[in-house]
Amino acid sequence: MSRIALITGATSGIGKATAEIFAEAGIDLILCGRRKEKLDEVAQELSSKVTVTTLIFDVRDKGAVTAMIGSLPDDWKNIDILVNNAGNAHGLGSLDESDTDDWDAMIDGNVKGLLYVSKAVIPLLLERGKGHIVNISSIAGKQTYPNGVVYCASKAAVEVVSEGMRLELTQHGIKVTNVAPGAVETEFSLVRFKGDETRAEKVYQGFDPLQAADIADAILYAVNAPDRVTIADITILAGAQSAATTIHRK
Ligand code: NDP
Ligand code: 8X3
Repeated sequence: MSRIALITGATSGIGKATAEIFAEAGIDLILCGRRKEKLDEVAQELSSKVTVTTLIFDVRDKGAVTAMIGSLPDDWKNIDILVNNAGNAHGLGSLDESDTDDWDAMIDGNVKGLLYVSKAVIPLLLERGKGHIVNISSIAGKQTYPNGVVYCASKAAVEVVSEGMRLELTQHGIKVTNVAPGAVETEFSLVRFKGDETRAEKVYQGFDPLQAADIADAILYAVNAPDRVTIADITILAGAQSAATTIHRK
């Protein structure tokens, strides 16, 4: 019987790549995001391989998260895998100079949004006595860097939530994997720099950055591990990266 995965942030980057590799593996998909057109494109592309449905919501909107996940037909509620991927950095600046609206977007999206989605899905996993939650953290959740403090704090919170989920859920047959990527070339920097393409491109210049598919590979590995194995934590850096902000550029 095929498994069902709910992936947040499936319109681009790591979430989209995860949807693609899951589809190759025959995993049916509930794809979530805010940009309907992009989500429909991904769903259309993958529906020749597996059964796909989409949910449009902003993870920051508690009511919408609960209502949309609650609206899934019963068959779709048999979720096996939740990938909490939706999130972004907004801005890069010191605490005294950065914009508090950006702080809200990061704390509300990366932390509270992940929690809202988890609260809607965990009861469904508990009911079935099995499941797997994959939380996308970041190297920024393990190593703080200047000008990214609130983003780092939001990802440090994800690390704690992953640990806490594992403590609460392992006894119920639910595995929890925390994935902490380094520099991945996605829309991430474009969002961080508010559409400034030149600035975003510079982030990935002079070295070979991680691709979203590299992270998706690791996620598939974790969810395919046998029952006796829990992949608790995966940190993946680019080949030329030795720490969050130490990248050896040519
Ligand atoms: P992208 O910008 O390419 O993708 C972000 C995804 O999250 C999009 O699908 C976006 O969809 C969704 N999203 C963002 N905010 C919300 C929201 N409030 N509600 C619903 N969906 C939202 O970046 P990445 O693929 O790189 O990012 C995915 C995850 O990986 C993030 O959690 C990020 O922090 C993390 N990460 C990224 C790294 C990198 O270097 N790229 C490194 C380490 C971690 P839409 O806009 O359609 O809603
Ligand atoms: C994204 C990677 O190092 O830019 O989480 O914060 S980093």
